[in-house]
Amino acid sequence: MSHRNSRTRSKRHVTKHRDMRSIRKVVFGIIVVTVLGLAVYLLSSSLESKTPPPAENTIDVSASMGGFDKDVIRVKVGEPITIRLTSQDNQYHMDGGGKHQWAVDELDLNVIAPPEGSEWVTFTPAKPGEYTFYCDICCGGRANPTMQGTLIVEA
Ligand SMILES: [Cu+2]
Repeated sequence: MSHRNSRTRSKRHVTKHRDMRSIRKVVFGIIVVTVLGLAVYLLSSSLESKTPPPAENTIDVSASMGGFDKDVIRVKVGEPITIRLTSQDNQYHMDGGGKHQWAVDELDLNVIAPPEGSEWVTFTPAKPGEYTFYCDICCGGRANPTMQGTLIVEA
């Protein structure tokens, strides 16, 4: 009788121990997932902050819900130029989530700045002309006169 009792007890003990092991596995799994998630997050955010473009021949364009800070941008044929677009709006903006765009269809240029961040494109204009740049993300899109301007490529 007493022998049976002790067996039951030890069996129960083993079961408890197993429970602890499976809890540990779950906790370990949660930690692994958390650490991996954090690593992926840090990696992707470090990829986002690329090295800044060369200071030389960079034109800064700022965009907010009020429009671009420049109506006219002048560049020269054959000279490499970087357009750096910065969004002044934060991610909580209902309209476009704080993103803005700087696009010129004819030159196949399309830059989208993240909320309160910058994105840029470097290109070399091949021929003189006047082109419309625009943002099609916010404020009624490219139909909005404040969300467009003229890129002038001078000879
Ligand atoms: Cu915009």
